[in-house]
Amino acid sequence: MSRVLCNLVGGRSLPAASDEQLDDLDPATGALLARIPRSTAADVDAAVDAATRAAPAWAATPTAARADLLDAVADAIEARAGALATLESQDTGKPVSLAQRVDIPRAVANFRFFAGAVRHQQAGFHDMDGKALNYTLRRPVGVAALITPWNLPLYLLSWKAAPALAMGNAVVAKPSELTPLTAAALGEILGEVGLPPGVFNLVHGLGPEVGAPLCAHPGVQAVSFTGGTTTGAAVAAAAAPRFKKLSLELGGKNATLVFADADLDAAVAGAVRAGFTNQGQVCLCGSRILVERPLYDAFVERLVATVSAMRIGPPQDPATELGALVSLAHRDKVEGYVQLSRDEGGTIATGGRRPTLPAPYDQGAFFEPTVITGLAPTCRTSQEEIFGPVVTVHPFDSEEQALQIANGTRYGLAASVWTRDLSRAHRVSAALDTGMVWVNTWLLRDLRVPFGGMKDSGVGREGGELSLDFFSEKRNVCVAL
Ligand code: TXE
Repeated sequence: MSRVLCNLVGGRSLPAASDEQLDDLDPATGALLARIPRSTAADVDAAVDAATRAAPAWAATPTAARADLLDAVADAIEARAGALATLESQDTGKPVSLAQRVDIPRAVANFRFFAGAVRHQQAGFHDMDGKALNYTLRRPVGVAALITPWNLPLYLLSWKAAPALAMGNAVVAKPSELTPLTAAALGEILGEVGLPPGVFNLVHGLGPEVGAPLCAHPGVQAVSFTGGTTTGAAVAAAAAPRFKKLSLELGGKNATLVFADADLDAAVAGAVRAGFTNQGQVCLCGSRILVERPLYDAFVERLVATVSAMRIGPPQDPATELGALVSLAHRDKVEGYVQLSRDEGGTIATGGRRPTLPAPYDQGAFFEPTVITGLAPTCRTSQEEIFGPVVTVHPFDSEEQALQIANGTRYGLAASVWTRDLSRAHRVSAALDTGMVWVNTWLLRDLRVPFGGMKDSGVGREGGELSLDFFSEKRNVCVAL
């Protein structure tokens, strides 16, 4: 039986002011999972009011107490990890094994990490040769809007909520309408561990009806958004007139660069993980694989063999490697790109179709993992973010050409480089126009390091001190001696 979710406003569970609801569907079967409030600006106003009222007392709470509370959240998520992984898998279509291995442990890690980070934060200090002393205070921003997408729902919400709360801000979160379940569970957990009412508020609903008024709201001082690039531009425009602090983590068309001296087994395994993790629905996914010509044929043969053997099926089956995409509409979009690639002269080396699955999965948003060769790096399929289980493979003849192809997109989020040549690894990493580069690995995350992209992949960086900075105003105090 499906459940009915509420907004969380000032510690109270409330329906939308409009009393309208939206359906939350299981993308693997089409079954109704939940009904969520179809909120509007009135609900946003109520949530921002509640956050504004709660913010001063939370900001005045000792840092150690805030950190202890974040640790308690981590413990509570860990204690119900199995149930949360099931919810995340149902809501997104991702394999439950992936949610158990990645999404939920990472949510736990986010809360633990920022509890530690805020305990150990250091103040800036500058001595002016005996004339004056400068020191820097960090103060909470006030009310932060956290807008998150559907691909990694709890993972990304916790990545924003943990530093925002750690720094003493009150929060209004707006999860994706496609995947609201774990955000609702997080709201419950935060109440259970004793977060004061109003410090964390949750408003469910559609982007234009909730996200847009939230970004524009005069009571919101910071907006942290992860989602598509087009939406990011609307968020930036809404936040700009009031000069809000803004963090945008947007799309990518990331390159995996494989040089001829790479360890072939490791490079193929890495390229498959980068291409198809979470059905290719990770902003960091390596959807363009560039291979140095002498290795190209052997690489493609191995890649196609590995990808065509991937198991696609029911998300709750522990053997499943690829589950459903997030929605039928998104599956259709991905399928449209595969058709476009045919029109653009590409060859579907494997995949390219909807798989045949038994009921009820025949109603689900499944799509085979797909490898496309023979496309120009400049065509639309090779340039636009598909955000699904689809990779294109391109040969290159020199380091210079590899860089030219890798950098030749509007995006600049991440890249991975596969080579045994240490000098080349450093040289290429320095020349890539991306916020992140992995060498001989992919998505190995240290939560202290800068995370984010350049060009159309976003503005600002998250992670460690950078997140603490984003969720605070720095004030320099200069004391004359
Ligand atoms: O995401 P949206 P969509 C990419 C991917 C995907 C495309 C569109 O290519 O195909 O974006 O996905 C809220 N003001 N990524 O449309 O719209 C929305 O409700 C404020 C990459 O599903 O960006 C949701 O909570 N908020 C990405 C959040 O924005 C608005 C992850 C993200 O949704 C809004 C997801 C508005 N006007 C998709 N309109 C990544 N970087 O990982 C919508 N929203």
